[in-house]
Amino acid sequence: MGSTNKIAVLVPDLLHPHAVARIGREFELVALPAADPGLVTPQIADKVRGMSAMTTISAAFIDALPNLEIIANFGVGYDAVDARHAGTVGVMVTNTPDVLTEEVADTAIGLLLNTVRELPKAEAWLRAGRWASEGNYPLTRGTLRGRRVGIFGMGRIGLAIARRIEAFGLPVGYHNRRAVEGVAYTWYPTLIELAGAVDTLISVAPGGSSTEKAVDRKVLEALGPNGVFVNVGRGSTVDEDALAQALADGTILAAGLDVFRNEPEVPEALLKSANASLLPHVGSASVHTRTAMADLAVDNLVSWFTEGRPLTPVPETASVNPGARKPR
Ligand code: NAP
Ligand code: 8YV
Repeated sequence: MGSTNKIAVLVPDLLHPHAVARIGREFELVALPAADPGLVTPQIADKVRGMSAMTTISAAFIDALPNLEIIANFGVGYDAVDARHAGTVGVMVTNTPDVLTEEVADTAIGLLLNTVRELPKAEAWLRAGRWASEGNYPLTRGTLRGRRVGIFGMGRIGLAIARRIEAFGLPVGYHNRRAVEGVAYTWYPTLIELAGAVDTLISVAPGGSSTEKAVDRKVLEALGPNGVFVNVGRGSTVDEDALAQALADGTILAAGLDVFRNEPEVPEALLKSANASLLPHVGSASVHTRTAMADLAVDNLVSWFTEGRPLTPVPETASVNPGARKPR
């Protein structure tokens, strides 16, 4: 890729090795240990035109790079990138939609089954020798049978989860800010109305101010004592103290969580919770899908610098064009 290998692309902090290797082959790779404006030397500020990252990218970091044109986020969720600010100063932001949709939907179903049927605990029972010494694992209070499922965030992944839930023979409702055209599932205009209508809430909503602590005590109470809450969206959408309390006092039956507010830290109360199934943010974490995400992140950089347009821009920067950069 002769036309791009003199373009400097910054990788702050860790990034998928396949993305780093491709950036190294197709661009001039500039690495920094963190996305910290204090680490940006005058030479880096002068030459960097592109970036790919899976860490927090603040307005201050964007402003420290006056020739930056594009941030290729590794992940479909881009709540860690100040995309609104990027759009304001003419910096394109891209994400990695679609290539991870089915993987994350599979994970959501696995987590739902683990939560309701206690499969990890049953395996731990076997591995600890308790099947032989104490007998069968106790019957689970939870079952998928007879459940009504609500999806918070009926977007690409929400729809893929809904299709899987339909195959289980369970009814599906959802809450988004707007009803999705052409979708037959029942739309609820508020999250609390959805929670009141179902007993199983699967959240795949993005992070950010509009969803901050949306799943709170009232939503969990509306879900009820047979309620199951599964989160594969973002931890910031949940009041984690209220969730831990609801699990402890029987307000809901169980929870399955792949995402947390302050990753990789997990609140002690959730770690101690016997009726929570916890995963370390592995929704998209297969070799296949992470490689596809890495390729899409780098393909966005290549397309921007060779064709003048990104493949998968985020809405906040959809109208940003090459040459639009306004240094602050
Ligand atoms: P998407 O297609 O953009 O879907 C997001 C949905 O959420 C949209 O339908 C949107 O509808 C709805 N929404 C957004 N803000 C809302 C609000 N304030 N209230 C109610 N609904 C709201 O995105 P996607 O590709 O499905 O990904 C969704 C999220 O999954 C990502 O943003 C990321 O946080 C998470 N994720 C997690 C993992 C993991 O490893 N666990 C992996 C991939 C993605 P409206 O705009 O109509 O409200
Ligand atoms: C990634 C995700 O693992 O795409 C997302 O929004 O949450 C996951 O697929 C994460 O973004 C990269 O750390």
